Amino acid sequence: MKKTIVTGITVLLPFLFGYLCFIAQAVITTSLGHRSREASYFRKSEEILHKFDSERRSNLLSGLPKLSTNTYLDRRNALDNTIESPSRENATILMLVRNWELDGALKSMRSLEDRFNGKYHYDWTFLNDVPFENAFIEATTAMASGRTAYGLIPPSDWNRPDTVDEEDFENCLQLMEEKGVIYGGSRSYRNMCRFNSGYFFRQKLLDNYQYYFRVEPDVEYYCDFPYDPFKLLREQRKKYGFVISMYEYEDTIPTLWDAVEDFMADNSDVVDMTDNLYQFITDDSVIGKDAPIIQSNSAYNLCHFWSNFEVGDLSFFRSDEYLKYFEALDARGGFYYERWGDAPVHSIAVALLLKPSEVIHFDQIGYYHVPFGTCPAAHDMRLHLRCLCDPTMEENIDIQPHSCLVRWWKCGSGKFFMQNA
Ligand SMILES: Nc1nc2c(ncn2[C@@H]2O[C@H](COP(=O)(O)OP(=O)(O)OP(=O)(O)O)[C@@H](O)[C@H]2O)c(=O)[nH]1
Ligand SMILES: [Mg+2]
Repeated sequence: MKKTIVTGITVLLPFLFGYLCFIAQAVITTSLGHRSREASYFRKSEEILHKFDSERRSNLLSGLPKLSTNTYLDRRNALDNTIESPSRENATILMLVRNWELDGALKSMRSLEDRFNGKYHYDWTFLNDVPFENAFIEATTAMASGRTAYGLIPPSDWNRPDTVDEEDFENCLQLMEEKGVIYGGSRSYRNMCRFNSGYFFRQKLLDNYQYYFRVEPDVEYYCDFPYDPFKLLREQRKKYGFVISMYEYEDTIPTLWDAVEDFMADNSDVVDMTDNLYQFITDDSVIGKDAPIIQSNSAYNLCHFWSNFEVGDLSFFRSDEYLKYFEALDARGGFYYERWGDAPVHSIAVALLLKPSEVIHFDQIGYYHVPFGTCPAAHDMRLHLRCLCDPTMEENIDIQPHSCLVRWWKCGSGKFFMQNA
């Protein structure tokens, strides 16, 4: 019995030894392979790091491929991320928001803080038509890197004015709802659009600021900001900045353009047709291979700047010209009988009352608000700004037929190339 066991062991031992050698060799080979792969990944990431390090250190304007941008930097060190405490402009980030939108508000805040404000600590101003709850105040204050302030909008700035006929209004609501117009049956949405068109800039909390940056709940900023947009506005004497432009649903504004034409006729002294953006909002020519996908029934081509992202100079909205424009539109009751949005209302004012050189397309800012986004087109730029977006993604509206960006390039302030800057 013992002998059988010994013989068995003697026979098995070489197999066992061979098996162990095989395992050991496999382990060593895998580990060596792993190490060398790791080393090559490391080398690659070092190379990339160095390549874009030099770019991060401000060399954007020399020796690189020709990048197109409208927001090129004048000062080379403006891209230097090592600046510890950059100076601030007289500006606030502004969010009109409801208590129940807290989660979405925090998501937007987190994104903007990470991508921009964490370095600058601009104040956040929150506005609401009802008092903010403590939980909202607590969580948003904790999320902000700057000071926070919370404002209650006076009912007179928010509610439907008495001049709007109750019965006509109810009929219009019903008709629009039946027609399936987006937010066509909503009363509060109309208050919100009228408030954003004519009253946000009159709120007490904004009195001491010159610039605002509008933020909505549930938006995302895809890339690090390459500059302080407020500073860019001041240094380049801009009054309004946007990231996305597209066509409006005509069903929401059937008579808006009539009101605008009347305003223009009555105020030819304030609308300078020789140096404004009238062409941008009326041109309907085919550009490239795309005709406007929406045929308008008026001279307005329905192009507007998407106002959920705006960086602007409050003095423009506070100006007599803008106030006159708003009063003229408001007197028509179209915010209620139709469903005029603040985006076309702002955009038409910007186009008529500002010079092309006072409006800026922030083409290096990556942004998403459901269902569209914009993502910097240049590969180098996306790496440099640590973007989390792909310009070929379906949501990227930039050069899709329903975007007005190409029309902006043609009729707005054009497109620049960095090396020519
Ligand atoms: N306080 C308050 N804020 C509102 C009200 N309605 C909308 N808002 C805010 O106004 C902004 C625009 O409203 P949204 O509902 O986002 O409108 P929208 O962007 O056209 O449409 P969505 O596709 O739903 O985002 C957001 O910041 C909202 O939080 C309201 O009744 N009260
Ligand atoms: Mg929104």
